[in-house]
Amino acid sequence: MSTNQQLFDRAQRVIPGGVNSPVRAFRAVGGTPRFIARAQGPYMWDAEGQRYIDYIGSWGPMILGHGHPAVLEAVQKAALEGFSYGAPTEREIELAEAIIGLVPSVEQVRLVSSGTEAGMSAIRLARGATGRNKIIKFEGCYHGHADALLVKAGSGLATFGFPTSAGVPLEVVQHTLVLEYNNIAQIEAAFAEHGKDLACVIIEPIAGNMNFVRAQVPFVRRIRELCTIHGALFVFDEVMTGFRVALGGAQSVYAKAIPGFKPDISVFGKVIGGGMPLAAFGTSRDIMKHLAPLGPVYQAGTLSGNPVATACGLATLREVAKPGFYEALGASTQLLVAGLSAAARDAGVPFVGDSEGGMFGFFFSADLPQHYAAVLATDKDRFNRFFHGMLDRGVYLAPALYEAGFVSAAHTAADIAATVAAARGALAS
Ligand code: KE4
Repeated sequence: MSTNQQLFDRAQRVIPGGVNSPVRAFRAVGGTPRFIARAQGPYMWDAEGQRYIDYIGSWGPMILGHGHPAVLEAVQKAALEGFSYGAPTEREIELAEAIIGLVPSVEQVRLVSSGTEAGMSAIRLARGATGRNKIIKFEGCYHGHADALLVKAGSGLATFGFPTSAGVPLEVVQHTLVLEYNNIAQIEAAFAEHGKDLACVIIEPIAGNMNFVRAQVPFVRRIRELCTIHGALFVFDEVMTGFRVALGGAQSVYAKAIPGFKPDISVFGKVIGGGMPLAAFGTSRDIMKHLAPLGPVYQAGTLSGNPVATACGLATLREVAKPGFYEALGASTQLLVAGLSAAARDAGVPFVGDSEGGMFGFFFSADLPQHYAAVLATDKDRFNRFFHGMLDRGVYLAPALYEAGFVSAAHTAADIAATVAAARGALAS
């Protein structure tokens, strides 16, 4: 029995499913999860010493690659000064100032420990600031596992959501309306029917939890218009896209297509923690004044703004803010997608890919899906075979059709070429 399997068997005795987050169990693709022993640059090594070119990057945070020297030094120095104080620190101010300096729509931020916590808090803030309860999310978008967001669509606009998870009471999701991504007619009808009761619309601007699906510009523009008309808040969940697709996040990409575009509330995570538990939500000072200790919307956290995590995040942001970082990262990512497309074309396999900055996705399909149902209609079996073909050839892709991939600044042209060569082998087998 392989060491990975032995570890998996042992893990399953003491941890549900053997993992601390479900996607890691490989249930969507089958097979035995790889237990990672160490990582460096663009590589990870499993418990059997097998090296993988890593396109998970901890699901986004490791944009610099693993073990970047400047980040490592910052974390080691911070750790020697103390792990956690439960009191304010200058470094939290520095990180908040760095985020605000890079994202014009944000005047203040609150630091928390996970994207789930940030998304949950953003929803509570939107409800508290507007005095309204109803929210809109979109099928295929994931905003963390807060109860109000574990919802699937009801039948039509009249019925609100139903829980996607056991343990979530119907009452909790009865204020959540789930619409089809990129469907302008539905968002217009929803606002026509519920506009005065809507606290917010929350969206993944590029849906990395449907692999890689872009919100179309007219769709984003219309949501912005309707939120402004009806007094609802537009929440951009940039946990995955923030500082990943561009220095200013996805909102800076949309601001190029929609002059003056700004969401009302932004949610961040992943890259801003650099691999440590750190996330954030931010908005105008006027909305933030509703948050405790200033206002009646309660939100708190023992490790919020943790001194070691903020050191890691700050060191990471300093590196990504350097001139040319995203141009180089975007070029590497485009080279990867172009190489995979060419390999699929030469193998006669329907394939389509897309990328923005250091985030990419691909489907075994002729067309790029525009919403969740279209993603599910792509060739999942071929995706799973390809996943294992690549894993066997030392390339670690996302172990699920509905997940995005991530390139780091540590991935070289040689790593990309090796990945494409592995794809040619995987597609031929
Ligand atoms: P966390 O609570 O996992 O830090 O963040 C939740 C979250 C919120 N918003 C978006 C857009 C996200 O992508 C996530 C988390 N992403 C998943 C990957 N699809 C994390 C991986 C996992 O669940 O193990």
